[in-house]
Amino acid sequence: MSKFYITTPIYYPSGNPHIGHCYTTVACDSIARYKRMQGYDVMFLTGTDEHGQKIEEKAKGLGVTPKEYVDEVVLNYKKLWEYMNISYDRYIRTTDDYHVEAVQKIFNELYDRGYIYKGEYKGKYCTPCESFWTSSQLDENGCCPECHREVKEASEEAYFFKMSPFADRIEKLLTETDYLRPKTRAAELVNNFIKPGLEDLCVSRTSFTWGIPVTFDPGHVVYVWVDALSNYCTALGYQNGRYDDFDKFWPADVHMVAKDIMRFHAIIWPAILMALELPLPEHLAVHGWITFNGQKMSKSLGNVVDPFILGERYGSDAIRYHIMREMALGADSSFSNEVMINRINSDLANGLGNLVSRTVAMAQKYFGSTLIKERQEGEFDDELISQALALRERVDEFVDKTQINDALAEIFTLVSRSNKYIDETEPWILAKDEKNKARLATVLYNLLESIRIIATLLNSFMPSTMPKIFEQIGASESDITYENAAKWNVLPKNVTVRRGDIIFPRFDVDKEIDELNKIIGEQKASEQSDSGFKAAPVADEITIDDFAKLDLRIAEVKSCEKVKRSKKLLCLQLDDGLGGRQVVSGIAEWYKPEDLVGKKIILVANLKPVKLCGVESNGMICAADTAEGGAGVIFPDQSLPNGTKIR
Ligand code: ME8
Repeated sequence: MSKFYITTPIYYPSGNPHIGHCYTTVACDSIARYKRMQGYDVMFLTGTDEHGQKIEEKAKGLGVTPKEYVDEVVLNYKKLWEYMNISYDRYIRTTDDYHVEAVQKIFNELYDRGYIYKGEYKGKYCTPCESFWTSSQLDENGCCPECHREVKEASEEAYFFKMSPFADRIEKLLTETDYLRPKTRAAELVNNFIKPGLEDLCVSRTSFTWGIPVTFDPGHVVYVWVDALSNYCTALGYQNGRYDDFDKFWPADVHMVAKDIMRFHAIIWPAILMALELPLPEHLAVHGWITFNGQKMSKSLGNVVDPFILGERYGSDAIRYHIMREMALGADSSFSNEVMINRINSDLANGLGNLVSRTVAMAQKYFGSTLIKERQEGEFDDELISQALALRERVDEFVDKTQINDALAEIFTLVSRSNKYIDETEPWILAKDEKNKARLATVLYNLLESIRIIATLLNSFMPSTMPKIFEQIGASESDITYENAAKWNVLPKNVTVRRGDIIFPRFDVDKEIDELNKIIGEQKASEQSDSGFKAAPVADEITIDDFAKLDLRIAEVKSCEKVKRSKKLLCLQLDDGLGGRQVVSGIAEWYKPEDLVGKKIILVANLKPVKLCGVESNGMICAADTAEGGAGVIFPDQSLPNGTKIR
């Protein structure tokens, strides 16, 4: 039996997973199920990437240890995968002992082979963000790309991985093989990273401790990406005794990721494997982001993106179908509740659901549920049958090319064709005359056969609902195999249908949008009150004299505009009661300029002026950290006069 190994990224356990995370996992799950149906011995891996500074900080903010924090959040992911019917074969956590041990061995082996050396990390350091940046990462003013403050030259001892020996092989991998999908993305990788000369990669850190220690230099922890990427091998037992599947399943057949982490999988991962002299994965499938209003999906954007809530209302299969159908490999897909509901109505309720319910209802009405064995072929049969018999091969091809949306579109052309066949053959007219009984039975049988093929091929994509269709059309286990999906006359001639519940209900779009908006409002309110938010520990004590050093005042936003070439900064003109001043604030991701004009805010009036993105800022406006890592501006009483001091 041939093997098939497919992986999702391992996710950062950073709060609640959303619809964006679901996409990769659902797409991989569908491929894994399809391959199992084809008879492959499948290994489907997913998991969580649990080390790194961000997690350390998040846990600290919540007053728990990093391990306590990840243990809790991982449960959210596992719960969601169960809910979405994800059939993973293995779940790796990078905090698992066997993985830690294996990563240490991998690091040592790369060191022993001469690919890792100790050096000095020199770079531009941003003190508030505690981050090093390379010159090319800085913003257009040479400032920190995150907070736009000035950076300074700094250096720190670190280990480096030599990338240059692999540049030629990686370029060939990207441009001459079928590794990268879609291949059109190869040019940007080659031009941006390989042609300018592959820089050696800094693979250890000393600025935090929540990571895998380097065994021979314990002040260093292994860079989180070396730790994370290795999971694809360690989960099979590479360099550890926990599993024994490496020889069988490696190399991976498909790594699927979104574009944000393409470079790590297209350049760094192959380089590590080349250094370890391991075979390279067959394919890297890169999809776009699920976006909302052009921005990467996040919970704070005011759309219901909580897969549990959407699944509760529409069913997990409807969500699976919608996100897979919307996303073309390589392109972004914009998420909207309205588009989703319309698609559920058109494709699932009116298309597939209607086809099944009409066919089963007619078989019940005209034959008391069991068809007669007599047959009479007629016009339109051949066209339907040949289209149905050709379907499996086309779906196979799209699944092999990881073009899931095309595979689904292809299956739904047979749904439309079958509905058209009903209109063409007009069974209700045939039913009027007893001598048409054989023809009527043939028409209904053809429809049931077509539905059998559709549902067999859809079963990997919508695994909760298809069994209900099999039940209704009277298909048994042996009828719904992969082999039979390219055969006709599989159901018994005198098949018995069983009418059941409506499989995909129709939704009233306006009513649903109203309901969802209500849910968004309630969610926001409850997030503020609880949702696991824990206040950060109180900072070091200060005296009243220390506090008196702060000059806080009421000021009013007179005008506001985005800082050019910056996604994060807004430039505000304030009336501070002292003649006015300009302040730059990093809140553009959460506030539009027009949201702020006319509002009173709290100004830190005696903060030393700085230039952010080349624009002078005289002071700061006060904002609170939100649970999602955003900022919430503090709006004081509008009646307070500008310039009033706050004590
Ligand atoms: O990057 N649209 O983890 P991560 C589509 N730990 N896909 C999305 C998405 C969106 N809006 N948001 C997330 C990491 N994803 C690393 C990976 S792998 C060795 C280490 C999906 O939690 C998509 O697959 O940030 C993306 O690549 C992945 O989540 C990133 O997840």
